[in-house]
Amino acid sequence: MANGGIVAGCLAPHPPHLVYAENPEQNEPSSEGGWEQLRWGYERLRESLKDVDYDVIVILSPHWQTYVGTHFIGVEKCSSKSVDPVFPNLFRFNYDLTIDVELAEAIHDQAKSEGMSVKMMTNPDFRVDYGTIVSCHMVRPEWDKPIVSISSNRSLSYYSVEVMQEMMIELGKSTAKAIEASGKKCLLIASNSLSHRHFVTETNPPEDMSKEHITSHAMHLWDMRMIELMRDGKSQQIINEMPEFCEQAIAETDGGALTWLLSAMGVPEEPAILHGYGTIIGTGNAIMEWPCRNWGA
Ligand code: 2X7
Ligand code: FE2
Repeated sequence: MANGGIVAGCLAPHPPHLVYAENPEQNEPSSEGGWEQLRWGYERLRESLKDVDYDVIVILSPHWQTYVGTHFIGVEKCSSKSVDPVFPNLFRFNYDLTIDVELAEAIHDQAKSEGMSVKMMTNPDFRVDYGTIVSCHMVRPEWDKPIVSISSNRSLSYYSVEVMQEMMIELGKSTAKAIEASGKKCLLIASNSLSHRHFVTETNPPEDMSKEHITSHAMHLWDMRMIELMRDGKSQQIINEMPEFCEQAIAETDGGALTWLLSAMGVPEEPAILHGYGTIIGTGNAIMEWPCRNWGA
């Protein structure tokens, strides 16, 4: 890869239950496991990436929500405790991570030159959101790569999913251009679940898998439809159907991460690999990989 490029794009969901179930030393609560289907899926993704050479992880998370433009972390070292506001019983994670500020600025500058509203986040006390932390941990638990952390600009709150999509398509194009110019090899992550209707009570213990299932047949059908489209390389159709998916499945793709990812990869017609699917408190989660490194120039 003479110029920079995307070695792979991943759909990597972030329910904190996954980290809780893994019992890494950074997380305070302990569990008896659970959600193995998804955790084995992450194992397969890690195996697929284990010999892939890359410099940096670029991630967009729906849990860093910004309302005026897209923001990028611009602080090189971030370390603190991340606590999930809804599941503090499952996720109190001590993180210590490095940001590739140079690449973050390059994507920011490129997007700005295309007329987008963007901002570098330079507050040294900023708390990194749990979506970013969970997806990065499950993809690369060694924490030995710098990351670029991109916020979810909630333009759908002011406008509509359609406007959000247009903006994420532009952001994806800017991301790809900046990566190419940087000379860096990047792993891209869209951090989100698919269908996102969840139960409102927790089981005891939370990892009791006899209670885990999708919330409704309709949510299951939507998840399977989206997975089949990804496996068939029908990225444009996914983008076309995104407004209905977001509305009918309350999908977490409403944060723009999947649209951004598909756009950055050039709306690929190549098939994605399904590494795993499973539900978490009733939400649908797929672990997918687009192995761009194998597609040739
Ligand atoms: O953030 C999440 C999620 N997306 C899905 C399920 C459970 C918890 O957190
Ligand atoms: Fe989430």
